[in-house]
Amino acid sequence: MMKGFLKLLCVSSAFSCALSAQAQVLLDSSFEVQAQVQSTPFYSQPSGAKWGAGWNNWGWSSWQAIQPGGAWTGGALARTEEYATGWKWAHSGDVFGIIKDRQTMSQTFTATGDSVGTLNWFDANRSSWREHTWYGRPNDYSVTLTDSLGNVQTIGNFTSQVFLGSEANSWTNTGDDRFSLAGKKGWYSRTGNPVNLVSGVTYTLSFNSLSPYNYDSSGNVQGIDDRTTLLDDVQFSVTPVPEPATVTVLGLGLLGSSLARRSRKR
Ligand SMILES: [Ca+2]
Repeated sequence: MMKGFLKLLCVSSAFSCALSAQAQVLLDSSFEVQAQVQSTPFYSQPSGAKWGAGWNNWGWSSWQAIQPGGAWTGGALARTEEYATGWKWAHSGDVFGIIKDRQTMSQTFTATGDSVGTLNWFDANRSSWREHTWYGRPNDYSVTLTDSLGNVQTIGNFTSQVFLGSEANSWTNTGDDRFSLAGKKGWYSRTGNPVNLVSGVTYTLSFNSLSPYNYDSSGNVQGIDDRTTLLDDVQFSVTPVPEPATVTVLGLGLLGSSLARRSRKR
């Protein structure tokens, strides 16, 4: 009888911890909402292909710079379209984020409790047709969390790359999976180092592209490098740091299980 009660205590204290975890901190983590706010619809071709021509007439690439007022700032958005190889298929929905050169894409939020945050997202690497061949160079980027006083926590340093290789460099893309994000094959799951959040403090989460500068005096990209990181499905999971009262309950639970073990030994 005593043993059963102790077991129940352990289970119930663990359960209350799980319940108090908060799942969602970031807004528009898949970039779909901001795209709706600022864009025109797809421009459909008679063939059924979707071009991004409605997005500032930027053509196949479907790019649009992120405009003020949305959840994200910096970088750019791209839409799934079905024409240019290498630009297909967001990880979720139609839209994904882009950073290249020394661009930063960021979102600001305020912590509602003392907690530990873990960031998960997907990245991919752009491959583009330049100078008669496909180029998709790996791109280094960092992910940081900066508080309103300027203190920086590093979530991690990462390198995006095309599917099945660190580099795309080929005279043909026929039958070569490296140039396609179809079937989500070019997307890689990422997890950052845990970071500490303090209740009431405002933080800025940033994805910082670290492409090497390689420009001529007119500001045009030199050569045929294409180092562009694609981002989608950014999730910030937050687990509250146990309050003193919770610690006591946990302690009782541990004590309970040790007592239960002892009673079993007898
Ligand atoms: Ca998306």
